[in-house]
Amino acid sequence: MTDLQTFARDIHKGLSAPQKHISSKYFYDDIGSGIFQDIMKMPEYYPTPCEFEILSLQGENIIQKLAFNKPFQIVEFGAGDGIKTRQLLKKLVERQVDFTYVPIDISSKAIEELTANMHAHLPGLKISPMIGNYFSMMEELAASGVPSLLLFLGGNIGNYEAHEVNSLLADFRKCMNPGDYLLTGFDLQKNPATVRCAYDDPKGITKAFNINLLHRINRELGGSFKTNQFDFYSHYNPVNGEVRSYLVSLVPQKVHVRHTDKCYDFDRNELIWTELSKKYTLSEIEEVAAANGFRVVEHFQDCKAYFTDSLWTL
Ligand code: AVJ
Repeated sequence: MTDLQTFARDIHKGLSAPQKHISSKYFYDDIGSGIFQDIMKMPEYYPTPCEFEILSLQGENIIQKLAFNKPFQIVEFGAGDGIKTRQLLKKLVERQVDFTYVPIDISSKAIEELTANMHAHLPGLKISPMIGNYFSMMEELAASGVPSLLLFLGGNIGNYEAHEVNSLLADFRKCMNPGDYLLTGFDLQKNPATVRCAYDDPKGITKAFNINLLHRINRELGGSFKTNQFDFYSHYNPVNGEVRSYLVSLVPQKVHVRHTDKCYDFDRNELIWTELSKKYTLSEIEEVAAANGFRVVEHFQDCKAYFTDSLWTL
């Protein structure tokens, strides 16, 4: 199946379900990745500066925990612009450690920019980028047998429901050998108002990020969404740490998708669920690690304890 066919099938499944939904993985076409760059620059969006701080100030400490005895690779899933990761890589390049950086991202534009940036800032870095979704790359990586540090940063794991977290971690395990490491970014539970503001910004950038899903369906699948007839709603539940985001149909309406020749009816105020962004406690993280056969090496947190990059090993 081509990526377009998979997209068409997933959209059809999601829009014909009793509770309509679109997977947040579809946010990241080239335009959506661009809007996400804008989100990361918003003063309300704390995860980016927090993780930047962790990788800048604690990069040395993270590196010291790695016990590789031959050249290794650092494989980054969902690399994005790589600016945060660069803080960690810089430390290794400065120490003339022998390693290769393997960034993987679904946006070819993001990978091109990242590669150019890395070359400009870290000329000594060995980099072999891959464009595509993580899972098609995993088998290749497993077969290589090169000692690995896997990076899954930015709090992307927050987008996964509990059962999906387990299968994702099982996939990571499959491409790891004993002695390999996984460094995962988890957004931590904190003052609920702080979380709320990060996902419901006053300028409507997060709204544009969500509305782009509808534009994307229009562009790629010949959808007939009138995007001004949808609003955005986001809700944080501090009891379970879940931010859930939605598009809201402002009027009763029908939408046609040419690619699949399907029609979808929306009631007034009907929701399309677009994203889960789960905030964790440290003890939940420990439980998730243990339940999936990982040993926690250390949690590296920013000074406000808003975010953690958690280092695990097999
Ligand atoms: C890229 C998944 C970490 O959940 O915080 C930002 C995406 N969504 N604002 C997050 C996002 C709304 C982001 N992650």
